[in-house]
Amino acid sequence: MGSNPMGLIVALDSPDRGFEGLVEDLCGVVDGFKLGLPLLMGRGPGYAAELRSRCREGIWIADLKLADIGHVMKLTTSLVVDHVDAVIAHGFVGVKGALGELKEFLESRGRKLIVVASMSHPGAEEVYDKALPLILDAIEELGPWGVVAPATRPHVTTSIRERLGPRVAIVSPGVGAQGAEPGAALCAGADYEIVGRLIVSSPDPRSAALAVREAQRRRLASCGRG
Ligand code: FNU
Repeated sequence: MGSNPMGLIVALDSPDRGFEGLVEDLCGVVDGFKLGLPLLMGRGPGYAAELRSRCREGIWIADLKLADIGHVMKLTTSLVVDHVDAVIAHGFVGVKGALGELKEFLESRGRKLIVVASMSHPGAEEVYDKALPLILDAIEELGPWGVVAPATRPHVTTSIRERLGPRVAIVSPGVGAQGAEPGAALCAGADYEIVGRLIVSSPDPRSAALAVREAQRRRLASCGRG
């Protein structure tokens, strides 16, 4: 990866808002959309297809945060697998009987697996970061397309990039509402930053997305990755 150091993916989470217009406005401006559980549960998995029909470009991710046995993760995933390119699962469930089965299922359908290596909220330091070496062992064995690493703790993202090497895609949430500045995670080694409320809650999401892109560009130029 690393071929797209300016990656920007927009997180759509709110269940009580129609995102059709926003997706049309942002189509071609951003690199993809991530659909959260509140949205998919509130509107139904078919809403992913409805939104995607508004923008055929970019990567579409279902953020299911799966953490179950492989059999059940596959059942859950089967509800959206036709409508998205990638699915997010937690890393702590391990490979055998869990992530290994999920990856095989996704790949058989031409889809990608993204595994959470660590999270962006403060509590991730209590458990996730402490378990990180073990989770990275599992991720190395598994070889998923991508991993989630926190924009809020760039040193963690850098250590994940160093450990996993250049081939895995790193997607990094926590920009804006959770405090990280646009571009910081890209400088730390991420390929895509995930931005939700900073763009989605703006009165003018398209201008907000363009402003994030410009801020990413400036930050990348200052860290020498631009
Ligand atoms: P915003 N997200 C996150 N932290 O925030 N998938 C993680 O560690 C993680 C995530 C998602 O704060 C979160 O579910 F693994 O409004 C939400 O959809 O910018 C988005 O990233 C952040 O939204």
